[in-house]
Amino acid sequence: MKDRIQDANFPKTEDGRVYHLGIRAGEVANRIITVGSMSRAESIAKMLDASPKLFSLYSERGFLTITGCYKSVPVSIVCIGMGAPNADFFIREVRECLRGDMLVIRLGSCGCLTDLPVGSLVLPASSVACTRNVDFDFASCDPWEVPYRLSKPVSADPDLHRALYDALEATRPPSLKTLVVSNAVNASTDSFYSSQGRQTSFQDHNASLIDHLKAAVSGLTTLEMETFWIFHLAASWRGVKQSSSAVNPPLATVPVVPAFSGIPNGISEKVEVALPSLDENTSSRPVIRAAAAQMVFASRSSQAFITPDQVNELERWSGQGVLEALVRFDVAPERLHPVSGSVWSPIEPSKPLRALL
Ligand code: R1P
Repeated sequence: MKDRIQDANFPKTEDGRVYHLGIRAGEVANRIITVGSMSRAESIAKMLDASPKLFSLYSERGFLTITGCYKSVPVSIVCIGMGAPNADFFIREVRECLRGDMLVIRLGSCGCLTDLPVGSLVLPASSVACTRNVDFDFASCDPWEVPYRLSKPVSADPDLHRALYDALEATRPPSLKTLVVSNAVNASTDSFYSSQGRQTSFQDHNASLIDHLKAAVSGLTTLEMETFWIFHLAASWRGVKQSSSAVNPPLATVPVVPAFSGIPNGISEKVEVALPSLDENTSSRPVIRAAAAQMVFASRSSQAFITPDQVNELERWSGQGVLEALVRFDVAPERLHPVSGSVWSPIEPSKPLRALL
């Protein structure tokens, strides 16, 4: 850590940079494509307009934010690495840097549980979380606990989900026969191995996990590690105006049952939490909309794995399709982050006027 941090609650540098992504207001756009790998982020960045010059920031904690324009509309590409904690850093820290609506489409790889061929594209309409139950005694066998837990589903934003499907079909190269499935359910897991049913040298008690998941979740098609948490945070954000969070929020006593806490239904702990006040007019509140496109890299039934050439072809098309969906999605100008002072502003404040003529 090189910079002086100002606030232990939401740590930021003196010049307003969030602690893990390293960005500040004006460096991330309202329309965002998020990916897991640097190379995917960099190849999508090549599709952005030549002007304005791309803003690019690798954070000390391994996040990459690239901001520019696609067809003259500001967009960001944010590479978050893997897993729920990084998805959480991403949504919360970007939200902190942004005014107005936040549109997020995750473009990631996944394993497939059905007989869809590798190279297919799945747009999950909803997602569940499947997590390792750390209260289960994995070293022996615990008669009182289950080794894995399954959450309720959370949905993609229906409008962004539909826009994504339409944009992908509209940009599909004529020769590409890729299947696009848009009514699927995804499961996001907290391990690539144990909670995805893989057999390793660890005693994970997961030999029948996949069968159990398929029986428990109708339409379950894909497994990956981030979508649920992105959908969940997007759906649970309450649209607080950024300025209002500073104004003494009222305290309320609400029952809190942490997910997967082991607290039986009906029993809850009472804790004091701050609930920020909300506008009467809900339509004026900013929103987070989230959707996802998942490239089937592996088939868990046939054990097939996608080839590098297929990856390139699929990433090129789906990357373009996601960008098209983001920029075609209508957002009212008053629901966008201000252009002035942003990295997508056509006028760089530090440039002398004559340099612009
Ligand atoms: C595991 O190999 C990683 O690949 C998938 C999983 O969700 C996990 O992050 O997504 P990405 O290709 O987007 O990283």
